[in-house]
Amino acid sequence: MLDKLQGVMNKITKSRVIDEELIQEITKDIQRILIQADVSVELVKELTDDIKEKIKEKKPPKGVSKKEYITKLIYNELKEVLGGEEYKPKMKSHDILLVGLYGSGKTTTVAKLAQFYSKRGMKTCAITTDVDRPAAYEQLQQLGEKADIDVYGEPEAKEAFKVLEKYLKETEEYDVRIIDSAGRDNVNQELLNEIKQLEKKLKPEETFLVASADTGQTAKRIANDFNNEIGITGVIVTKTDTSAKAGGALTACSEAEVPVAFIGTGEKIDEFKVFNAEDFVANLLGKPDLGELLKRVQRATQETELDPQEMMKGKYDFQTFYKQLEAVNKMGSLSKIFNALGIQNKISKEELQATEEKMQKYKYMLDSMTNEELKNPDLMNQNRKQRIANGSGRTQEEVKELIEHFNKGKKMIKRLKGGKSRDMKKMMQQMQKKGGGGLF
Ligand SMILES: Nc1nc2c(ncn2[C@@H]2O[C@H](COP(=O)(O)OP(=O)(O)OP(=O)(O)O)[C@@H](O)[C@H]2O)c(=O)[nH]1
Ligand SMILES: [Mg+2]
Repeated sequence: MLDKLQGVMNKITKSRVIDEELIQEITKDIQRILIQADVSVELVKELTDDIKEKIKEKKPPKGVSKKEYITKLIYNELKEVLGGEEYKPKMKSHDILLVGLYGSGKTTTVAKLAQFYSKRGMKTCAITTDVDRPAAYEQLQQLGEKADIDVYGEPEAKEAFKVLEKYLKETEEYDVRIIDSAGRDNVNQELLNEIKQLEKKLKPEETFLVASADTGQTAKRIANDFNNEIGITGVIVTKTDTSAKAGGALTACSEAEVPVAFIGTGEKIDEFKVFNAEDFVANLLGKPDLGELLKRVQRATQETELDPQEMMKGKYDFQTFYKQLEAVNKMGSLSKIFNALGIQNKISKEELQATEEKMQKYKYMLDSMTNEELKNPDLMNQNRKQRIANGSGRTQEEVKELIEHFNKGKKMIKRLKGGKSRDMKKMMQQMQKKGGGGLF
């Protein structure tokens, strides 16, 4: 997938003109590569249709060549199907349960994850509850030595639940406790029951499904099964170094609407990292200077992104809300904006500061939403709110406040739409020029 996508990007940079024929060729190439990487056919079709449509519809913004624009577009679309934003590891005390099928890499990942946290100054230990695999305890102990972390468990134990109970008491002083569990050939009731029992006792803040990259598209079904039965907070995709299907596994998680939190990139303890869709795509597209170019393009596109006309016509979702925040941020501090509007005297400094802090808070919470949620505010339910609160380090109350604020904005747009007057649209344009659609 890697070298091949680079080839497609080279085609774009080397071509003299970007015409219909080249666009066809590029989308065909991308389709072929993604399908070879085991990305689902529907998803591939959706993605390439989207790319084609956008190339046709939108003109590159000022200062950006068509080649750069198309590169950015493909990059963005790929990033989206890989799940968008980067996972934010929790940096407070918490328990993590790892679950997954046989040989998916759970035990290795326990050690990797433990090292990840202990390197970041958290007192970390690992507990194995795998009473099925012979020498599961010894395996974890060996890995624990390499990772320099304490390991708890009992070689002769018969019941997972009892081992957990015993060692939870002994490990209360640790900041992070990572619990290994036994695997099975497939997701069956016996496995789920065992995990449910562990979950009930542990009440982990994170339950990660460990899935091997070579499961490809199947990762979607596995993630859905585990998610429906026990509720997982994320997936760790292992062996991304060995399988050509890594792209399939990663996109499958995004289709199952569970975020990919970390990826394993080798057998060694430190071959492990937080999953970042942007880095992953940058690697696929193989352009070391892409980051700089993209920033430039992003700056340029941002100017056209918040289009009040479109806002009046289209649907108002969290993405629109986010763009408004961005637009305001881009203008600089609120006090500067109010100064420019000549209304600085009407608002106290404290109020301004509080608003600015609130906006920052909102951004963190929006950053913790999935793309699906950004596009469909109706999806918000208790579980999602809790996850967003956890992911952004905020409280559920604050998530509620964000949603209320968003709903107010939505109502305001509705009222403006109802006004039907051209003056209203003009007003919106004015407000947009002066900062963020005027909703803050
Ligand atoms: N190349 C590579 N190998 C990995 C990675 N993660 C795990 N492995 C290897 O995968 C094999 C299985 O890993 P384990 O950690 O034992 O898997 P498990 O899920 O605990 O297995 P069971 O306990 O038997 O269910 C080992 O040989 C690991 O070295 C990875 O990211 N890359
Ligand atoms: Mg194991």
